[in-house]
Parts: sequence; C-alpha cells; structure tokens
Amino acid sequence: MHGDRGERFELHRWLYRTMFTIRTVEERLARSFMAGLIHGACHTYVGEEAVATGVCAGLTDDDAVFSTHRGHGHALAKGVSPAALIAELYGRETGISHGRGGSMHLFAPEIGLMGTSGIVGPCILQAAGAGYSAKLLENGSIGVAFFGDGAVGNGAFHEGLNLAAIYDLPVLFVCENNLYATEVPFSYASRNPDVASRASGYGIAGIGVDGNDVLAVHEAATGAIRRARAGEGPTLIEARTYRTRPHAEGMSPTGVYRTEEEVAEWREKDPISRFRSRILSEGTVPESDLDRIESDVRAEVDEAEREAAAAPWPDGGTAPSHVYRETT
Ligand SMILES: Cc1ncc(C[n+]2csc(CCOP(=O)(O)OP(=O)(O)O)c2C)c(N)n1
Repeated sequence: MHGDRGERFELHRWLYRTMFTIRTVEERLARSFMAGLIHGACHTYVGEEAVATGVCAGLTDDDAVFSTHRGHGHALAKGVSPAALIAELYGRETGISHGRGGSMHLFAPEIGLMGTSGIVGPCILQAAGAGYSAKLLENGSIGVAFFGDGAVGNGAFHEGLNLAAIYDLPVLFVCENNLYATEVPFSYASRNPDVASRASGYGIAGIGVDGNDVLAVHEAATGAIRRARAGEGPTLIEARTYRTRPHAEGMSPTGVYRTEEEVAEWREKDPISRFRSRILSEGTVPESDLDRIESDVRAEVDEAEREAAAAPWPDGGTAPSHVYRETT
C-alpha cells in the first residue's frame, strides 16, 4: 500500500491496537484488584482511551509526558508494555518502577513517560518546565500534561498556562474532561463548563474536541504539536469524554452523583467500537486484521498477567535505594 492510504492503514491499525490494549489491560487490572493482587489504589481509564491514544500517536520518545492518578492509558500509549505495567501494579521487581511505586508512580524516562502521579495538578507545571527546557536546549521536543477537569480549579493550571503562554513554550495541555472529579460534577465546581474557552484568558490556542473520537483527538493534537515544534506556543486541548467505571476500583460506578442511564448513554459512545465501525465503513483496515489485533493483544495480556503473578518481589534490602541521590 502506498501514499496516503498506506499511512492511514498504519495509523488506524496503531490507534486501534493501542486503544484495545488499554481497554484489555484495564479490564484485567479491575479483576486483579478484586482478587487482591494489586497493592494501592487503581483508577482505570475505561472509556477515555481515545484521548491518550490520539495524542501519543503524534509524539516521539523525546517528548515528555506528565500524567495523573488515572495514568495507565498514558503509559501504555507512550510505549510501556502491558507486562511492565501489570507487574508494577502487582508490586513485582519486573515492574516498570521495579515494584516500588505502583499505579501512581509509573516512570519510563527513556521513552518520555515522566511519571504518573497521585497529586492532582502539578503535572501541568512539570510539562511547562519540560517545554521551557526544550526551548532553552532547542531540541525540538515538547512537554505534554494530561489532567482531569478536577485540576482546572487548581492554581497549577493558571500558573502553568500563563508561564507557557508568555514564553511561547512548546507544550500541550490536555484536559480530559470526564465531567466528574471523584464524585463532584464539573458543573458544580465551575461557573464555566467550557474548559477550552479558558485558553483565551491566557492568549493561547484552545480547542474543544470529542474525546471519544480518536481521529478528532489525533487531528487536534497533531496541529497543536506542529505549532509547538514550530515555536508557535502552547495549546490547551479539552477532550470531552467519560469514564464508565467507578472513580477507583472498589467504589460504586453510580450512586448519588450519576445515574445508570447516564453511564449507559456514554457506553453507546464507546471510543473503541465507534472507531471499529468507522474503520469498517471506510474500509481502511480489513475486519480480519482488527480481529487478529484483538486476539494478539489478548494473548499478550494473558502472558503479561501470568508473568507478573510469577515474578519475584523486590528485595526488601533495597528499600532505601533511589530515595536519596548518591553522594561522594
Ligand atoms: C492536590 C490534590 N487534591 C486532591 C486530591 C484528591 N483527589 C484524588 S483524585 C481526585 C479527583 C480528580 O479529578 P479529575 O482531575 O477530574 O480526574 P479524574 O479522576 O476525573 O480522571 C481528587 C480530588 C489529590 N489527589 N491531590
């Protein structure tokens, strides 16, 4: 296959595989959490896969991603393997952070995953810092912050966007607006439900996009990445999406804050089945390829789970390692 058609074939395959990998890993992790295999909290990304996937498809290993407590999807889309992710959540030596950090301490700087984090907000400042560093070094890389609507009211949002704006820093601020911060509706926590519109307050570009449409996210991100690399400054992207599982595993998926009907409505807008239908209607990738991708991913995740469950625990004697910088 040549030219545009060939590029779309490869892109669509990558997007489908990445979203399906995130979904499969997350559903397995939810099951493992109930089985007591996961140490610490587990916030899944089910329903929001198109955001990390659409953005990360435009990044290189040199671009620095700063993530959140809901960061498994960002880690996988940036290139962490299911095996290294699952082993980390199981607390094993073979995990991406050698079993020391778990879900909210996933680090792989060699591929630009600069960390998931349990603290809501600072990733925005860290991404601005990465953009500042890239600008000084003139290395063409960019900083990316993924954060939820809950971070928009945090002071870090104002400081990070303002700093990036005044220095024209190469940064993408990606707000994953899933309508709730834990169980608090964004409509309660803000008088302005339109996050993208806030960009104008900082004099930067703001784009609102359907966060369950992976191609729309990818298109918005590609334009923002191109502008950032060209020295044209930061962009705020608001990806409107929804998490269909509870805030964290073990909590209720519905309750006083949202109804079962609302969750069911959003399941109808599932980003993976929507993308599958679109691929098939446009004929970019044959159905047999999509089926093969699914069976390959399931096999990979099966193997990753088996390996993680059999992997050794970190040696207790190494607990103080990596806590303080070695001095001479
Ligand atoms: C600074 C800080 N304040 C409060 C919390 C407690 N907390 C954990 S998750 C969360 C909600 C975050 O919501 P949002 O940013 O919208 O992300 P989502 O969970 O919806 O993906 C809060 C308030 C925290 N972790 N850090």
